[in-house]
Amino acid sequence: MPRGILNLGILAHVDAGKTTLTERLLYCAGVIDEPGSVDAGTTQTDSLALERQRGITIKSAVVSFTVDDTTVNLIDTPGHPDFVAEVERALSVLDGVVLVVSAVEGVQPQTRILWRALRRLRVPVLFFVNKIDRRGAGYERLIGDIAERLTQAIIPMGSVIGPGTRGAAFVPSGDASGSRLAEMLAEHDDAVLTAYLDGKAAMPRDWLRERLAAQVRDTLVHPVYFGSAITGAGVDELLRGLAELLPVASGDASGPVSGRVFKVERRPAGDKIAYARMFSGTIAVRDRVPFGRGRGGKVTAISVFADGTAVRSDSVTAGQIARLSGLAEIQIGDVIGIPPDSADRHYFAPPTLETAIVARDPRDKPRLHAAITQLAEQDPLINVRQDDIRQEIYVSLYGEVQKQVIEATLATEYGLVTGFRETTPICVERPLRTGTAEEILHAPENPFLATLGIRIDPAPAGSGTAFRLEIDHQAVPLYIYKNMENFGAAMEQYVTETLRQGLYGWQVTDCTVSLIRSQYSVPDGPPSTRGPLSSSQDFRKLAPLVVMAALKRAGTVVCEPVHRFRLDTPADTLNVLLPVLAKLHAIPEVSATKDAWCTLEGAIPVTRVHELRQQIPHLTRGEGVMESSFDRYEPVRGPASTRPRTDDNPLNREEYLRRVIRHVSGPLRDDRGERIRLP
Ligand SMILES: Nc1nc2c(ncn2[C@@H]2O[C@H](COP(=O)(O)OP(=O)(O)OP(=O)(O)O)[C@@H](O)[C@H]2O)c(=O)[nH]1
Ligand SMILES: [Mg+2]
Repeated sequence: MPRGILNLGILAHVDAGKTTLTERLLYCAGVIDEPGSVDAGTTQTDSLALERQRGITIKSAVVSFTVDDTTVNLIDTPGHPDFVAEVERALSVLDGVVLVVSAVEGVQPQTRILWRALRRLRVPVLFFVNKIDRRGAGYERLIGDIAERLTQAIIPMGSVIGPGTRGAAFVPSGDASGSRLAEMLAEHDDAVLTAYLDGKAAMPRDWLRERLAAQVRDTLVHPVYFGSAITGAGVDELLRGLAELLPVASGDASGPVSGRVFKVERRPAGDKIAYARMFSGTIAVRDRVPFGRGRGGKVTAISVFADGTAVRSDSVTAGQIARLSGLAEIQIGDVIGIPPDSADRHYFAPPTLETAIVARDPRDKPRLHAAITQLAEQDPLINVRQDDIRQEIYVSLYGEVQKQVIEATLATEYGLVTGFRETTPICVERPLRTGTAEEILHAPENPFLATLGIRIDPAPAGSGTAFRLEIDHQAVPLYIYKNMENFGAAMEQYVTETLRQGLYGWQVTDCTVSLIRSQYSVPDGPPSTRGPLSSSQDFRKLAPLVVMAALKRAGTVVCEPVHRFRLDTPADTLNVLLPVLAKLHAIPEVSATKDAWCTLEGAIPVTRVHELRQQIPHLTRGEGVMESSFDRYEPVRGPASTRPRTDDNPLNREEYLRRVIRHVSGPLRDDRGERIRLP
């Protein structure tokens, strides 16, 4: 009887060796006869042509193997920050994670970003320090690096002999270090503490391993393994560690259906395959399942992961990962059935760049639109935006590599030759000061049967938007909204929709919006509010006017995304480097020099990152190493700070009132069905 299923993620900074380790695990578990190679393009999980050409992982991929009596579904994720959306979706379906760190490079920026997400998610993590065979590999240094930059709560599971040599080996801690393990576990475990104080004889190895597994499960400690995915050193120990120390999936097979789609593939024939993890319940072939919001479909075929491959099955049940066919309308991220406990949250910053994508042959435009919409189904963060005035399609991007991948995918899978316009940052707008506005019921210039007063207050950078009701229930038309909560939710929705495009067309953020006044009219009310009965449409249509008027009084500043960079370079390259940094608006804030090497740290606008990265090799004789990741939004300086996002100019008040129609639902649209934007 199998112990259970472990849905395992392999995460790391780009090039740390995730895919190579995946091959080695498959090999050690007996699934493949020879480990494939990333460099030769022969691995199981880098199966896309583009992945094989470039030697990097672009999409998450699932493989499976069995160790002892545990079935492990392994998700190999991309490490390049341009594809972090793939990692985010995988995170919502995992029971445990192996976080890979290179023994040469140590903890890298993406490692820290991933670690922060894993902590918030509270998922059990084992570390694997890879590449101990490579020149420059460390052991003690790596333990120090993880402890200092990630967490102190680590337990090295052994030591390394001959690091930096082809013969480097991992030596698991024998019983001699059992007392050290016990000492560390005793901190959170009274049973271990008592046994420890009673003397070692009271602590059999298996019992201690169980106590360790319990603390790993509770994310109190994180075992650290060392090895090499290329030579295989330490991988058997890691394999055993996975099975022994990470928790298996739990879930009730006869409970209500609950699953999540973390990957969607489109086959050449055009049909979709959804990869879903089940948290509860069972789905059988020919079952109709609800997913997303109000969509649904009939499952025509199921395969589940077992013994190395996906095998046809009549059903999929709690804990398993399956490939589901037949669900034409399914999208990545969809919940199947009822939402699982794992929250649908964002752990990483959203894309910060966008670019217009154009078909070389203008006649291909409709095809391009269809193709890019299909790609967005697999990757919603592409966030397709159609600019009606400029007649262009915009996509959101994390970076240049993702852009090249989109271009290549359109060429190979859709036969479309495309190009891009200049990549521009996706900015946000922050209110500058408090702004208040109101429209009063029965006032001659207010055509709607409602009073609304709105105040917008700036909030700290990075805090997002919050909505507050500062009115009492007498001000709320309860015959429409039933209670204060519904009214508040409706108003918050109108406010949120309006703030999607601020004074310059960008998302407004970092503010608190308060509803400070509200009134409605009733036929038998007091003279001040007597009149035809107000409807929800009066509130809906009035809200954007008042919000935008308040925002205008508040004023906004356009803020652009800024990366934090770290650059290690020979000190004698600084004289050529610094002028280039200045030209690219990269401002070093910290610098340190040690043994003829210099480390610069500072901020750089996201639009300049790619250019700087490309110049680093020739400016530093190929020796400089640059790392960067999204840090914050900063006010744009110069004329760009007031340049609107598009030519799609917002409407003024009169235009809005003229064009808004009486019965609307969904986003505000004018008589011609176009989305309405207010100044
Ligand atoms: N010497 C040595 N090289 C390794 C080891 N593991 C991986 N490599 C090499 O490191 C490079 C990157 O390996 P990958 O397995 O593609 O790394 P990855 O983490 O999957 O990379 P992405 O998926 O693109 O983030 C390849 O050239 C591998 O051959 C190792 O243990 N030792
Ligand atoms: Mg990879």
